[in-house]
Amino acid sequence: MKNLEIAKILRMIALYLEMKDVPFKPQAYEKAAYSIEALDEDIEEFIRRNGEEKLKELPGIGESIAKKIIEYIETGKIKELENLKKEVPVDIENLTAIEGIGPKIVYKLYKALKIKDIKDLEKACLEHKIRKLPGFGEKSENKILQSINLFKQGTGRFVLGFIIPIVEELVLFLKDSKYVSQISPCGSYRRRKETIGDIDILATSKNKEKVIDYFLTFKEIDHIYAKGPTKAMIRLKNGLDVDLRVVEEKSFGAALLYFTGSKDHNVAIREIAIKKGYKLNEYGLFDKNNKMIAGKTEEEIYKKLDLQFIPPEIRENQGEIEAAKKNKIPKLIEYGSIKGDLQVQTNWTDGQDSIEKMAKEAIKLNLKYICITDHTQSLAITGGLDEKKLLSQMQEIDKLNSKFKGRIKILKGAEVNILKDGKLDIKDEILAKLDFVGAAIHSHFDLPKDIQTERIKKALANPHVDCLFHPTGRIINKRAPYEIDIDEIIEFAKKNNKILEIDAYPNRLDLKDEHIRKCIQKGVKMVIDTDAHSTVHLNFLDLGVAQARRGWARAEDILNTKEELKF
Ligand code: DGT
Ligand code: CA
Ligand code: CA
Ligand code: ZN
Repeated sequence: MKNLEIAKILRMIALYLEMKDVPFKPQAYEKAAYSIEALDEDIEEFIRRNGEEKLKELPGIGESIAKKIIEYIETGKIKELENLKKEVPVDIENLTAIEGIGPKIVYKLYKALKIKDIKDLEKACLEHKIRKLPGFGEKSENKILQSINLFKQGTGRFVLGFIIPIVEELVLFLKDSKYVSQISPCGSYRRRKETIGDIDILATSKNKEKVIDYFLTFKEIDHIYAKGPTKAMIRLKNGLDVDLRVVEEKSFGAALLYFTGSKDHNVAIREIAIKKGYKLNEYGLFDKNNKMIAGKTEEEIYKKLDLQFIPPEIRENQGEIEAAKKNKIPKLIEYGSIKGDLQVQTNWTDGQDSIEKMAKEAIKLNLKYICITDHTQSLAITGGLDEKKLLSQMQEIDKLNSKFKGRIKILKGAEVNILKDGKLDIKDEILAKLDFVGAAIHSHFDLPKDIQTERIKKALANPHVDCLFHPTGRIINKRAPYEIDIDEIIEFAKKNNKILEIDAYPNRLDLKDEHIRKCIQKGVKMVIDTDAHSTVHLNFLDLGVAQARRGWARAEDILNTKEELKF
């Protein structure tokens, strides 16, 4: 389906024309892009069915743009765009995504400083070249740099864990319609990517238009971008965009596969189909004679392609297809399989709830143990505990353990603050009394990489420290990770038998998926914790499981899948 691709190309032309100060035409291309995006069917199919002439009847598409679209479909290129790109060879799409940078500024920057992409732009800012240009100053240079940093952190994308409730509500709402037979979210949401560009939902129905009409009555809709007989695009009040597509039951699996992506995974799978003499698209898998041989389920499609089923979380074309060919996809850790949470804060420091309340909630969630890990003294802002308070907390935990005997085990722990020099802020003799000690960095984020790495290694070297909490310190969309040599830390953890945490808090998800894979390769064990600061946060465990699955983790890689733990 080339619709999105064509829309993107048309937008690119619009940007170039704006750059050249061509009047009116940019808006025309923008409108046309929109119209193609909202089109209900595959544009090639549309042309085949109706003829090229009918293209002009689509909203916003006139003679000249219609010609361009046909040129693109036939040759894979648009000459005018190729010429524009040759003349001004810049990454216009990404550069204009930086706040404060429009196409005309892109042109200026290219003419003055040969800036072609965001990397060039960042370099020029850092070398203070921008502020010297006419019309710019120190202030605008700093602003551009700030915008670049935000862009790099992926702003504009939503943190998965924060939008799950609204998406679940929407899916339940759709399930309530008597016209909906099957339904599933797909896209990055189904792959459980840490951030989400937009939500894609797929449904099947015998009465597709009724489903669309029903969807558009959802109370959280802010506005409707496009509506057709099988498809609608809307924005929710929280700013999140949702695409709904309704397909035939016989195509559900094929559409689910296609719209789950990732795009790279799709491309690779489609190549496998082609090599076998098949054709794979969102309608099904077809043989030479165009006979549909699979499509109802994803399972049957993978099977027909001689591939093991690939869980959505690892469909990123990062080796999963090669593994599936050899039947070597590992059995990933299952949702709901974490038996205890090892990072829980309480109202002894900056948590909302008491130890007892946290324990009761954990019992409700069927956990076998939780470890209380309040902050320690040098993290003053949280009212961190000193040795004396830690000792009295241990007494309190003993009391609660007799009360909850047989229902849950409360472990004694701490989130010990790592000082600038890598020392800990609690004496060893007290740490020795704890069941489980996590160490973490909460300050001096900007140390040079080698020093930061040494600092962490030094803290981990303490024999009482079991685990490094939120190892990279990043906060999604807010704070970049501090500079560390993650490979060195993984290596060190392996040698010294230390655990690395997968912090499941929605905007932490730290370790990242790629780090988790590295840990598994090196044989470093991990734990999944919620970093709860209130009872509701204990529900985030499965978000950590999702992250672990994206990192190809099996149950045996994650220690707290065990019923009982000994450190
Ligand atoms: P997002 O929304 O940026 O978090 O990421 P996705 O993966 O949800 O991407 P989205 O919403 O643009 O598209 C949903 C899925 O549709 C995507 O994962 C794969 C499929 N798809 C979209 N565009 C293309 C395409 O041009 N080619 C192929 N093969 N698949 C595509
Ligand atoms: Ca999406
Ligand atoms: Ca989408
Ligand atoms: Zn805290």
